[in-house]
Amino acid sequence: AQDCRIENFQVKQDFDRTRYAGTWYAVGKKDPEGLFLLDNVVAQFTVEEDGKMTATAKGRVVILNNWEMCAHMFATFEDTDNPAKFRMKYWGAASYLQTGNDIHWVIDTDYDNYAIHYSCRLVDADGTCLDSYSFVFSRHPTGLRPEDQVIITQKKTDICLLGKYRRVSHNGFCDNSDSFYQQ
Ligand code: AZE
Repeated sequence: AQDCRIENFQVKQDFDRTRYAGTWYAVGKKDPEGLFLLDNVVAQFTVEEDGKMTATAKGRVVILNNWEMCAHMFATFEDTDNPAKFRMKYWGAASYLQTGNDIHWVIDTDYDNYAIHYSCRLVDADGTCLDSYSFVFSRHPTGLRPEDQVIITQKKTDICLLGKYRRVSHNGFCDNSDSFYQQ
C-alpha cells in the first residue's frame, strides 16, 4: 500500500526561492473543503530585500452564495528547517475575503516551466491528510508541456492526490479587475 503520511512526502530538494519568484499560472487544482479560488488563478512570488518570500494571488471566487468577484490575496511565508516547506499567512485585499495560516510545500518545480504545491489543513491521527489543497502551476497560461505533464502526474501520485485535480481555466476574468491591487 502507498504511504500517504504527509511527513513522508518528498518536497523539492534545495528549493531556490529566487528562481521560483515571478508569475505562475494555475493550470490545475485540488480543492480543500469550503470556499476556494475557482479559476483564473495567477500567483506572483517575490523575494523581499530581507530574503523573505511573499506572494500575491488573484482568482475568481463566489462568496455570500452568489456574488462573483476577483479575489486579490496577499501572503507572507515563514521559513522552516526545510527550504521547500513554509507556513503561509494569507489575507484578502477586502475584509470579506478569506484569511488563514496554511502550510505551503513546494513538492516539485523546474523553475522555468512547472511547479506543484501542496497544503494540508487537517492531519488525521494516522498522519494522512483529511483536508488538503494543491495547485499545479505553469509559467505559461496555455498550460504544461507534455514532458512536464508526465512529471506532474507522478507527483500527484506521490502525494496521494491522483485523480483529484480539475483544470483551472483562464478567460481574463481577473485581468483588469481592481488594478490598484495588482503589481
Ligand atoms: C496561493 C499561493 C500564492 C498566495 C496565496 C495562495 C492562496 C490563496 C487562497 C485564497 C482563497 C481565497 C478565498 C476567498 C473567498 C496558494 C495561490 C494567497 C487559498 C477562498
